[in-house]
Amino acid sequence: SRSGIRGVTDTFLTYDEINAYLKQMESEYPGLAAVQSIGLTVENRNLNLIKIGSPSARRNAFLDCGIHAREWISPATCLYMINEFLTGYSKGGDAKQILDTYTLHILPLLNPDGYAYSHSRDRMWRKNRKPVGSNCFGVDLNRNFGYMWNTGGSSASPCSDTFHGGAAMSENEAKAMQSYMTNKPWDTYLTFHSYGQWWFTNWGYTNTLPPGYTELVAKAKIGADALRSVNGRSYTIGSSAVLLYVASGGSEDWTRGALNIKYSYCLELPPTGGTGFIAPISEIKKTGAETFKGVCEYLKAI
Ligand code: ING
Ligand code: ZN
Repeated sequence: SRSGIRGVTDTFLTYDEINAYLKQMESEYPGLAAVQSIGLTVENRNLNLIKIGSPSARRNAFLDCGIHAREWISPATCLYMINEFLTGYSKGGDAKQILDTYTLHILPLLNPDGYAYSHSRDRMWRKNRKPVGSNCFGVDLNRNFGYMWNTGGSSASPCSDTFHGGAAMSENEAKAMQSYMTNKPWDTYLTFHSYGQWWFTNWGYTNTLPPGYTELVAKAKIGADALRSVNGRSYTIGSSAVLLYVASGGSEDWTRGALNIKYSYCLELPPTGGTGFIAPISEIKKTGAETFKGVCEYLKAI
């Protein structure tokens, strides 16, 4: 941890520490990394995205973490992967192979207001922090996206943890993703949650399976098999509606349904139960290493 910055693999960083880390990586790897804000939250925090890839990269992947505040292992895993790709590039191997092929557009903290609140006030906070009336706060960003919005598995009550917001794409965070992602040629979209060890395909809004489901499962299996080879942990693959529950307005339904990104997935990181959202610090390196391997093999396979 140079410059007195706490290491990304050592602890769950604060919002300010995450920004400092991204800036540091940009300055240390000017040919491989660039940071930009793609929008502002209602509490005026930046939605900082880091693009990593070599100039020769021709494919594009979008990865986001931390859409839900309390799922701390998610942003930690995005940061672990950013670190692994950038520090590993000069050594060759997976990092170089991927960054020579893909530009990875990584939004390591999609819900910084909620994340800050989960650090300062309420460890189990899920939503963003928009004032929504009835003395309540927060829209569930993973119910706010504009494909089949408000068609089931979300709530119209502002105080609910799955409140879908006043309209599709009403939230700054969703709008920022929309303006950044629209009209770019994405090869894949991956969104990282916790917990459960699932590798979800579409759809969330319906039990009907998406076109190409068999192939989507085959690609996910390549990723999940590689992931399992690191620590022996298994993921279950299938549609989120079938395996978990119906929920509409999710980001990966929007990337598939509205942006037509065929390879759109949601990963639910460890654990499967036990500590649930409160993953111990020791999980950062363990989850990070296996997820990095799984994502690399998945990206090579699509
Ligand atoms: N799980 C997801 C949620 O938003 C999910 C599950 C995935 C729903 C994809 C819809 C679409 O409820 C967590 N842990 O948040
Ligand atoms: Zn979540």
